[in-house]
Amino acid sequence: MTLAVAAIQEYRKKRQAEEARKKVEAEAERAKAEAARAREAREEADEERAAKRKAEAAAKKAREQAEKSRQEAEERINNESAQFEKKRTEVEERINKEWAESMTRPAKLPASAKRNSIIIVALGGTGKTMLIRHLLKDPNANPQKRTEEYALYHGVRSNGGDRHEYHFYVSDYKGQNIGTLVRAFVLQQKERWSPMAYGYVNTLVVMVDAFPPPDDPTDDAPEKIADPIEDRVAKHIQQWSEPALDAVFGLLTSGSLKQVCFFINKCDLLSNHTDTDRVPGKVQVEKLFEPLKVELRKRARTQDADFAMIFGSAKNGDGIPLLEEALIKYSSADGS
Ligand SMILES: Nc1nc2c(ncn2[C@@H]2O[C@H](COP(=O)(O)OP(=O)(O)OP(=O)(O)O)[C@@H](O)[C@H]2O)c(=O)[nH]1
Ligand SMILES: [Mg+2]
Repeated sequence: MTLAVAAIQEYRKKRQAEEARKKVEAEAERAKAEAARAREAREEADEERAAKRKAEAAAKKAREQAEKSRQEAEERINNESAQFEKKRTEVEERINKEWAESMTRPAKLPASAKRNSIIIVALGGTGKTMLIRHLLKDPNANPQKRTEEYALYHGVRSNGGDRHEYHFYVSDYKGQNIGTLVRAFVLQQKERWSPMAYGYVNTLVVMVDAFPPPDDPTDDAPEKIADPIEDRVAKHIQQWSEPALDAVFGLLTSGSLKQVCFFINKCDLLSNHTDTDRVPGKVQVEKLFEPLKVELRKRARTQDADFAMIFGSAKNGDGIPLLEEALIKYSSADGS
């Protein structure tokens, strides 16, 4: 009995021990699983932190990149606007320079071209317009510019085999008094690239005649008349008084002025004889104009310009080739 009890007890003990062991084992298993979960959680947390750090680094890099790009863009814009400003200043300076030049220099011409800027002055009806048309080889030559004060004609000529083009600019001033001439000349100084720019006039043509214009301008062949000669010449002499010539020559400058031409027009109306009663001859007319001729020659010399007297006819072309030759000879290459 005692043995059996002891055996039972022994068995119970074993079972209890077995259960305790299993419990411990289960406990250990749970603890192991718990530790594995904790490790997993830690690893996940580590991974998350690493990802976060990576994301932060990427964001930082992106921020730095963006800042760099912004700085580069800012620098580029600054450079571009500095270049633009430089270009704008250059263009502005060029325009200003061109304006300043255009107000003081004559017409722009190609390098191979030569220019002769010609002022023609004369009493009304002397034949200025007719002379210009003959000179420019165009009977219908129209002024390039016409104002109330003056008309500006332009013609281009060649000279045989010469490689130059000759640009003749002729100013035909209106009016019967010197004030209009001066006013018109001043107006021309306010124009851009004016061929009559102060300091660039090459030729002065003072034109006179011994006959007043016909009453009827369509009268193409007025009779040769002797009577008005004294009156007409006196009018010219009166017109070109010393103060008037002072004013005209005051518009011209030594250096640019190459020639003064005294053109006695309407020689076709003069007699070929010197002693005729009805029609004055060349010698008679020349004698009457002698004081003016002497005065003009003196003034030309003072300005280092050549002087020429031409007896001619704007109507039939007499004397015009002479004038033309001189205009070609004294054309200047400074207009370009
Ligand atoms: N016979 C003759 N008549 C001329 C000559 N030149 C001009 N005439 C005439 O003179 C008149 C005046 O000529 P214009 O050329 O108009 O004179 P202008 O000097 O321009 O005159 P304004 O424009 O009024 O200042 C016209 O009837 C011409 O036909 C010439 O050489 N001989
Ligand atoms: Mg005229």
